[in-house]
Amino acid sequence: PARLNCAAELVDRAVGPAGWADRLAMLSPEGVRWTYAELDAVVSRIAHVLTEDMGLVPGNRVLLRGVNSPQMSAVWLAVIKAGGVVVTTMPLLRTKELVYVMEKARISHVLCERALDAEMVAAAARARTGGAPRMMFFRDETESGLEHAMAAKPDRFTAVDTAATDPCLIGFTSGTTGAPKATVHSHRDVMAICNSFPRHVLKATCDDRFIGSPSLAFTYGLGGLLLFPLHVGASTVLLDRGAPSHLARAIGEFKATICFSGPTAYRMIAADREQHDLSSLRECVSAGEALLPVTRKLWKQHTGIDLIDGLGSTEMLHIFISMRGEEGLNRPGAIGRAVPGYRTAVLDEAGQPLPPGEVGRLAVKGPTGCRYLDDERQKDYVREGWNITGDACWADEDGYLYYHARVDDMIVSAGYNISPAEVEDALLAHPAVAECAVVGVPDSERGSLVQAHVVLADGHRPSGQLAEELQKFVKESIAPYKYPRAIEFRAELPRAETGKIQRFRLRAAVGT
Ligand code: 3SK
Repeated sequence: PARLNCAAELVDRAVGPAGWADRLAMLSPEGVRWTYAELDAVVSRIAHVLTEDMGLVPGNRVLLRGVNSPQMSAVWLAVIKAGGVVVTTMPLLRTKELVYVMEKARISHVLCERALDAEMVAAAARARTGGAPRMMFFRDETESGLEHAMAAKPDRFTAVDTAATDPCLIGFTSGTTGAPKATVHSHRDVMAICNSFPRHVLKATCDDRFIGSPSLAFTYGLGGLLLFPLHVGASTVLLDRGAPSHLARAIGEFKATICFSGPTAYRMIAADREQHDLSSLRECVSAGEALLPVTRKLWKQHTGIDLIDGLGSTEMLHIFISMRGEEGLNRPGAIGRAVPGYRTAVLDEAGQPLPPGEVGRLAVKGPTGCRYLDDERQKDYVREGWNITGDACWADEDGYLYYHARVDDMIVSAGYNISPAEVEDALLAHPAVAECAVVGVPDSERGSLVQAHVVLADGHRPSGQLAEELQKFVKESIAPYKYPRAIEFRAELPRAETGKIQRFRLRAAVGT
């Protein structure tokens, strides 16, 4: 429809025509258990506070800062129901990064969890946004907190009548390359992602219970842990901590059926000596980082479940390529095909389609797409309707795509085109390797040298002998020219808050 408010579409429809008022909507380890009717009342009360006490008018941009929780989710929905534009931020952002977001998105209001107030207050004092933002804290039991202000408000709020194409969400990219970009999404985009991946691939129903680790500030987590469950009348468990052991325990405790997480968490849960009850799970989605075949196999052995791999981006809002495990049995290394509603192509540098088997830029078209906020990089991202992603891929004759590398991470060594993911997959099959990342570093002879950064599994110690053993191990499983000529042992890998490995920091660390 031309007029659409996605928060009303998700919550008002649930308590109205869909008839889900008494179904459980949200749960948390702190003991929150809200039905859809209770969620609707909380959202409405917050919308009243926003419009009556904080002076929010449609189109205002509201910064949200908090860990995953039912309260944070209700604030997200309330801002949009009141016609505002939500700007979510990762909880670990520091003052400087918050100032950047505030200035770039021209924030007029802030809703921040009380426990995370220090950096937020400092940022609000420093940011030049054309006037001090109106600020309130939630999960705050004091008289100045949101909970107190909400208590006296009515539990009905008529959603602001917005156009389907009005912006409702500004998501920042994780900045693994360059300054974070602000991506603008509309009410229609939000509904479009609810009607693609979860409907056609996940086949989620109102009997599902969602759980997972990504932050709601990362659009992967937002879709998987808030939008998709609400859209089908399911329940969602919101965990304030996404550590793999915490997630694994909560899956058993809450009897979750659908899990959204990333390859590292699935590997760590599978390797955990503590046995967790994962028997309630029916589907597990992996995104945010390349899912290597070795991880897929490990999870299948551990749980009997074929991971659903997803490739998405903040620019496209959610997953646009995916594949279930069993679909890829005869296509080792494939990441899947376009999710219904999307089309993909592999293009050369001139924007021309490449034949099957040739590595090029992955391009995508669909109901969502990239709209950067005031950013000249827009012209590089969208060409002739194609969103040109930063991923290098190749396709087979049947249109299945194979991930090669992030374009910035591709390694050309002595004339060979080497995929870091393939070398990582080979290394991870060695029992001493817990995590690894492979990068190309400048080399006078070969142009680039394949360098592996390895985090060892418990009980293994770094040594020259182990490095040689790993090199030999890789040479025996993939073409020898791909083996890592340099191996660095590390205590951990640098990661963005989304869980993505920051390979640019590994490249920059050469020689340090
Ligand atoms: O980075 C990703 O892989 C991703 C996946 C799903 C949704 C959003 C993003 C950024």
